[in-house]
Amino acid sequence: MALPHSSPLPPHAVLKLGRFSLALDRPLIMGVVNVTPDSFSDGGRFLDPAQALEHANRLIAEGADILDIGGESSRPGAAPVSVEEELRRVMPVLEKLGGLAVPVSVDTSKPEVMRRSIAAGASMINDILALQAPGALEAVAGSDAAVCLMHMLGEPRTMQKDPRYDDVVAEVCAFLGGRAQAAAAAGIARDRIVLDPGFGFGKTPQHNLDLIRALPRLRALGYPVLAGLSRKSLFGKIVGREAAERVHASTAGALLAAQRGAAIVRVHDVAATRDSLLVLRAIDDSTFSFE
Ligand code: 9MG
Repeated sequence: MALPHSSPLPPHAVLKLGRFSLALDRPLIMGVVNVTPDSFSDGGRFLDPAQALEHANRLIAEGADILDIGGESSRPGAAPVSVEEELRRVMPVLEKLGGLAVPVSVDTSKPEVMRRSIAAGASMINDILALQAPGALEAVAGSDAAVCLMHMLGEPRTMQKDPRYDDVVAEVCAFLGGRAQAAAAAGIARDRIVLDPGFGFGKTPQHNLDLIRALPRLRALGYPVLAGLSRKSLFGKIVGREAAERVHASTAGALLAAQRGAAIVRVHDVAATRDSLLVLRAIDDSTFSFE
């Protein structure tokens, strides 16, 4: 399958993230550096800032274009944490990662954590609540950071209890289009906005498959689309493996999402994803040459 050509993204589109500017002429890899003690697939191995830095450096060496850190687990059933606890987890890691050569994204929905993270060097906010918390739009608009606006039905604690839609694709598209408009109206420039259907966030396996197939429609909204499929339960259902053993399935998922128009793939397994995306590029780009 050729890469979709119907995208309204301009041919030389870039994503602006603080002092960084990333060309969108190939799928970008966002590597996950977890700093929560209950993160579902890493088991909280990266709570220690020095270990998080080591992990971050490894992900960069493997090909990560962006790093994503988060201090509040969003796994199904996860309980919320306080602003203070989230800052306690994120800030020491951010201080270590601030000088790296790739942009650092902070996964948070709290305006105070957004502001403090951006001040400490974060170049992107990854918000599973799509800046709906009071003050969140303003926190990002008052900066030059990029933002990922994600769709979620409900909240992490209960979202996987019988999620229902009349038309999952239409509803997710309508929500993300509306949030992009709200972000733009608040003063966030178009080239700082990324949209994300939120795989696994209030979705059954069937909803997730419908949304993967519909990625070209999401991309037609005119913004880069982020696909976060890595190690998710959808793959557990398909291949029957635990989270840590879903590397091959996740790599296939990232590849197929990129082929359907995802501009950024959020992954744990950067090296495998990088190799598969290079193969995709070599095959799909008719100007590719070994010279
Ligand atoms: C934090 N987090 C976990 N899964 C995610 C996904 O699919 N997308 C985004 N943007 N963030 C996620």
